[in-house]
Amino acid sequence: MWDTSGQQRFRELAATLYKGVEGFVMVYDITQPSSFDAALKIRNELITLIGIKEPERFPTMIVGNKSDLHRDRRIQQDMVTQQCRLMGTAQHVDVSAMKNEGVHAAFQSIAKMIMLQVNFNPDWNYFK
Ligand SMILES: Nc1nc2c(ncn2[C@@H]2O[C@H](COP(=O)(O)OP(=O)(O)OP(=O)(O)O)[C@@H](O)[C@H]2O)c(=O)[nH]1
Ligand SMILES: [Mg+2]
Repeated sequence: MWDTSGQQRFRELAATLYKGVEGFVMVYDITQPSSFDAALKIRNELITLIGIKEPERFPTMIVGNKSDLHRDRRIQQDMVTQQCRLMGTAQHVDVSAMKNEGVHAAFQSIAKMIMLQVNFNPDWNYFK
């Protein structure tokens, strides 16, 4: 499991480092709408850098962190659901890393998505 940084300067390593990855977990902050846009942008960059053939088939979990701060939520769930639908295999959940709520479920979901892809398409190769 690779924990990438949001920082641009680490993105250049992506092509070599992440070649062969089987799924993405994109984490944004539900109190900061710009972090959602940034997460989608990073996903798109990685798709290009790594050379993923059919991004809509690539297991992706969109995770809204800081659910403990739900009163300060500034991002609409409907919009997240809609964006996930556009992405194809993307699902989304909210978690609180601080309170350890939903984190286990999020990892289970991405693991399931990956296993489903492997089972249904054993010979499928994501990469160009
Ligand atoms: N309230 C709350 N704060 C959180 C939660 N998770 C992280 N934080 C805070 O958010 C800030 C950023 O957390 P990081 O873990 O550094 O975020 P990151 O995405 O790993 O950042 P980079 O590795 O630099 O890309 C810190 O101040 C954390 O304490 C959460 O679930 N709830
Ligand atoms: Mg970090």
